[in-house]
Formats: sequence, structure tokens, C-alpha cells
Amino acid sequence: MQKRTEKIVLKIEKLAVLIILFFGNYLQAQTSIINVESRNSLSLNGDWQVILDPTNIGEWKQVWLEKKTQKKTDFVEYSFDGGPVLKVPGDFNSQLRELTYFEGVVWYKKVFNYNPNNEKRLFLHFGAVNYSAAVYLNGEKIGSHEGGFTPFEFEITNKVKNGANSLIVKVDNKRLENGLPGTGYDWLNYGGITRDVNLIETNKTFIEDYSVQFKKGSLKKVSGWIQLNGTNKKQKLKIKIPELNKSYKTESNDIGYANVEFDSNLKLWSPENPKLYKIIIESETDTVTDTIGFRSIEVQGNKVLLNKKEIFFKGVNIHEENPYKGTRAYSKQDALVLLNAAKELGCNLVRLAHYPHNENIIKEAEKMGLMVWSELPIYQHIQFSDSLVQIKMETMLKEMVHRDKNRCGVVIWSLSNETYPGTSNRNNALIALTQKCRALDSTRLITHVVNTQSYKDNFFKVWDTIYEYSDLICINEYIGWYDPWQGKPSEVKWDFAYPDKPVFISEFGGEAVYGNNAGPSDEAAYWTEGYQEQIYKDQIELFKTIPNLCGISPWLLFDYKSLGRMNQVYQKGYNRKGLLSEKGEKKKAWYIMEQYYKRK
Ligand code: GCB
Repeated sequence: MQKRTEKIVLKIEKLAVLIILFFGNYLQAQTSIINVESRNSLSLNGDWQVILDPTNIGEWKQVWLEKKTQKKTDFVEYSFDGGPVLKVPGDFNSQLRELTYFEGVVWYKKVFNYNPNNEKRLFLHFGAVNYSAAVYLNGEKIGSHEGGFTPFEFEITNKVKNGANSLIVKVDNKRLENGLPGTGYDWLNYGGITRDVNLIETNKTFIEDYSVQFKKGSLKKVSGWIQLNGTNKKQKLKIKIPELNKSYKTESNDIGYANVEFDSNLKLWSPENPKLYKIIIESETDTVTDTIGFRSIEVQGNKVLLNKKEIFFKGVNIHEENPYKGTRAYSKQDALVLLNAAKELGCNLVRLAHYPHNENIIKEAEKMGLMVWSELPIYQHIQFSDSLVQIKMETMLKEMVHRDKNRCGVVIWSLSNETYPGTSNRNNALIALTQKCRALDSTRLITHVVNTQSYKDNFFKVWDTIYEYSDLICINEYIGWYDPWQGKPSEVKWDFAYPDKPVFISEFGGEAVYGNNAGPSDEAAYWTEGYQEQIYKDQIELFKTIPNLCGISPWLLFDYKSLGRMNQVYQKGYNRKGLLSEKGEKKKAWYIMEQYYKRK
């Protein structure tokens, strides 16, 4: 009897998932036009009117209908008129004092003018909205999206009006038990329309997507595909590389798809020479221009090879925050603040933690010769046994890979950070996700980051079985901060369950307040620069003991806002593990790292 009930419950669950797939949010806005920069677009950035809605009553009041008074006895609550205005793109927390720590609903409104043209199609594209968005055009819901760090779009060709159009977006950054990330994380939950909003006008049939990169392991063969969207699916296509006088021809099939494969004589992209080529992709009805670099990245035995040569990742962790402004970072200028500091430290890789960052930083990093580690927000406590969570994981994976697959700078897809082996269904869910990632993109390294290792009596045991599916053994360890040293750093002994893989120390460090040199520098409780400096010195000794070490990345570049960091004397709402303060001042540990990277 119990079995039967279980079966019925399972069936109902499956049915629910299917219903959600059909009618819900997850497939609606899964893929979006890539390379927005090169499209015919109209920016909807700028001032948007807003309504703050801490109790979510706007849903009941149907804000999107923008009700107006008809007779003398009518009145309207929840109107945008007379309310505040916020900048898009931008987080809302830093723009209005009352939103500083806000986690909830803000309604946004923008009016735009448009003259529809029968020969064109129109898409409404969002770079990212944190965390969920419900989008209404002229009073009608056109769709929704969940996930704060990836793009989505809706076709509005048949919905847009001639003249003024009213666009309303319900933004909600409330934490969800079954969200990605879940309810607990160590960074500020910046909400809002945090990246660009664009109207993209295309021809009836257009180049929706393409992949142009080296074939796995090759330094000559370019391989990929082009996908058209529209009714005129069979077209003659070209990929041109003007600098090489190259014009590769192919044709799309009945479903608008064409394979791409050709030999080339391309100069390789590398940190020393970040060579990028102008690439023109042409169909009979569309042209898209991109800037693409070519390199190979692979693991051979216990080494990582970039362009067939061993590479050591000199990394640093970065959150998507402009420390000087105390805002979510999104622009090219914000990217340069972060990347110039990473360059100055001597890095060749940035770990963009813990969610997919904006496209600007990825493109700028690529231009500067910085390799990129891109990560999904599958962070610590995730409800892996919830079937919806598994759908969300896959959707976010697709959206991340979809947007950045042509960026040679991206060398690592990191699928999770510090999840716990004891969490129900964790392994199954992460293994399935890894397999999906490999099927989408087999050319980059795929990794998981773990911190639940045992360090006892100066003996470090690395045992998590998820490493079996990871190209790298990525370890977060905070010896000297959360875990006291158990012996000499230079005498740590290691035991790896998977001893033949390259090892990456993806986080280490400790906290210090810049300029704080008062108090004993051998006691953590005083937050001194000296204590942090010693952790770095000891860690460098520890690195020498690690077999197969292929890279490191300290936690982290700048001090950053985090509400869980409330030591009132030292932290004041900041995680102080930065090598730089939020004002860009160099702590003593900075120089230790800089010297280490010079020697490496
Ligand atoms: C970690 C997390 C990172 C935290 C950091 C810390 O292990 O991955 O997100 O912020 O520790 O400062 O404790």
C-alpha cells in the first residue's frame, strides 16, 4: 500500500515538473541572442520608475494594469506616478537608502517608443535581473525568468505597439530555499535589473547562435556550428577572418543548422599574447561580427596544458562588486577596476566567484590576457533532492555556457562550490550536471570545489567522491584562519583519493583591516595585517608540499560587503579577506602574493 502511494506521489511529482516545463518559467526564456553588442539594438538603460513593494501586495493590486481613475469616487494605490526613479543597469540596494539591505519586490517601469516594421522581428533582452523577473508589456504578461546572473529574452514582435509601449518588470531578490544560490551566502544580495536591457531588431530570419573555437585538443582545426532562427532556414553561410583573408563557406540545413570545420593558421591566444581576431559570420539575411581568440586547454595526466604547454594558474578570487562605489559591478569601467588590480598582482587567471559575472568583465579579461574561471551559484546548502532545483541547475548551466562559449578566455566551468557530500541527492545531481556540461562543451575544463576535507595532525586527506567527475581537484582551505595549523606548514602530508589529477587551491586566506597594526600579530582576534601576512607566508610553504599543484587563487582581491560579517570593530559589514581594502589600499599580504607570482 505504502509503495503504491509512493508511486502515485512520484507520478504526481513528475507531472508537476512537466506542467512547469510547459507553462512555467524555466523554458520560457532559456536561450537568448548572443553577442548583443553586434546586433541592431535600442538600449532601454537609463531611468526607470519604481514602486517598492516589501509585502508583495502589488501582485494583488495588479500593478501591471496601471489602473487609472474613471470617476470621482475612484482612487489608485500602487501607481508609479510620483515615485522614485532608479538607474538601470544597477543594483537597487546602493541607489536608495531604504533599499540598502532590502530583499523583496521592486516593480520597475519604462516607457519606450517603437514603430513596428513588418519585415522585422523584435526581442526584449535582459543581461540579468537578480533574482527573478516577471515581465509585462502593455498590461500583458510576456514571461518570467529565475536566476540572477544570466541573460534572457522574449520575442515581442506581435506584442509591441506603434508609439508608446509600457514595460513593467517585477523584480524579486527574496532568497528561496530552492533557489540557486539557496538562502545562505557570504556576499551582498544586490537586487534589481543589474545588467543592460535592450530591444533587438532582427530580420525575419537571423543568425541566432554560433560556436567558433578550436576543436578539442587541436591548434589548427576550427570547429563549431551556426544556427539560424526564422522561416528561411536553408541559406548560404560564410565565416570570414579578414586578417587572414579567409572566407569559409557552408550551408544551413532544414532546421537552420550548419556545421563548421576548417583548418587555419591562427596565432594562438595566451596570457602573454592575447591575440583576438575579428570574425564575421554571414548568412543571406544577417551579419554578425565578433572578436574571437583561439587556444587549447586540456588536462594531460596531472598537468594542465594551455596550447600544449604546462601552465600554472596564478589566480585571484573576485566578487562582482565595484569596491570603490559599493555597488554591483556591471560596466567596462567596473571591470577594469577589478582586472587592473588582478593584473598588478601578477595574475594570469581570475576566478569570478560564485555566479556568472557580466559579459564586460569576461571580454575585458580576455583582451588583457587573463584566463577566466566561470562558476554557477550552486553554493553550499542546495536542495539537491528537489526536482525543481535540478531543472534550475540545468537551465543556469545552459544559459552560462550559451552566452560565453565563444570566449577563449573562459578556460574553466566551475559547477559547484562547497556543497556537502551528506546533502541528500547531491552526488546524483552534480554528476548529472557534469555530464550535461561535458555534452554542451567538451573543450573546457570542468570542476567542482570542495572544502569538506579533513586536516588533522598536519595530515590533509582529500576524499570527496565528486572529484572523480572533476578535471581538477579544487580545494578551499583556510588553514591559519578557520583551521589552526597542526604542525609546520612545510611538513603537511597529503592523501588524495584521486592522486593523478592536477590540484588547485581555489581559496585560502584570512581577515585583516588595512592599516591595523596594533595588537599582537600572532592572534587572530585583532584582525591585524601582520596576522594575515603570516597566513600567506605559511600558505606558500604549504603549497610546496602539494603534489601536482597546478594553480592557486587567494580569497580574495578586495574587501567586499557581506551581511554575515558583523564584527562591529573590524568587519562592519565587510568580509575583510581582501588583499586590498575596499578603498584599494594594499595590505601586507598583497606583497607576499605579488612576490610569489613574480617567482612562479
Ligand atoms: C568560503 C566561501 C566563500 C566565503 C569564504 C570566507 O569558503 O567559498 O564564499 O566567503 O569562504 O570568507 O569564509
